[in-house]
Amino acid sequence: MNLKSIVAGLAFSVVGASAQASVIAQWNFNSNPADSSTGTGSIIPAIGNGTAALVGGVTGSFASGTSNGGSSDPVAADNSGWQTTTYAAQGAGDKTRGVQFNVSTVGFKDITISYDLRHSNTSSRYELVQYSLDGINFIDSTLFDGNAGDTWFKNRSIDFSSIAGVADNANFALRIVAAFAPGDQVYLPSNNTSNYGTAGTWRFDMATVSGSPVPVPAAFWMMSAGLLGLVGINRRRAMTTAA
Ligand SMILES: [Ca+2]
Ligand SMILES: [Ca+2]
Repeated sequence: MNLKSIVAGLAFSVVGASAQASVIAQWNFNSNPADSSTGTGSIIPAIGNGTAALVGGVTGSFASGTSNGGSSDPVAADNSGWQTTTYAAQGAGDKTRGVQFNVSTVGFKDITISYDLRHSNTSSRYELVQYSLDGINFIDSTLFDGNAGDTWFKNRSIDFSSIAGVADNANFALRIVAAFAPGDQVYLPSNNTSNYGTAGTWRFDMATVSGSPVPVPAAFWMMSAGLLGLVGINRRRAMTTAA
């Protein structure tokens, strides 16, 4: 790492430390650059870093983020959502199929997450959000009820600020998985006049992990000041040499 990249990192830290809450990573699933087809998209974050993956045999593609009233994505043209299907057979695989997001929360506290999800008529009505502190073992967090088909449920959100270990964790991860109806051993359909089916779809958009930058220790500021001073000296030397 050269001095320039260190200073660039410090400048970012200074900006981050002055903000209240920041988006750590966000997926809008749109093509980058836009290509005017909602059938194409991307699972690379639009903001920040992280990975998005399919879990348990689910298959993925891209579809419109604006149909059925649309997601909260402000992009009007080429707004895609991450379309997922191939869910478990009725009565099987509770909490095993869905999607996973891995996002390091290093340098951040008071972590919150949010996402939009369009349920198709025959998809699982219940969606369970799980989190992981080690990237391997997942813990149940919040069960959401998507009790309407062909409908976007926007801004599903969870506040993880009171859960120890979520902040400042390089291995933080989330799963959103199809779950049996509470107290039962079957999936219910999102549309109560339909039948649950493995070809039902969940379409995600605007998956977001946010947090507040952790205050930087005084020792770090002193070190930063020292490094910035060093840059000044190097710049002056460079100018002297050039002259
Ligand atoms: Ca989108
Ligand atoms: Ca596209």
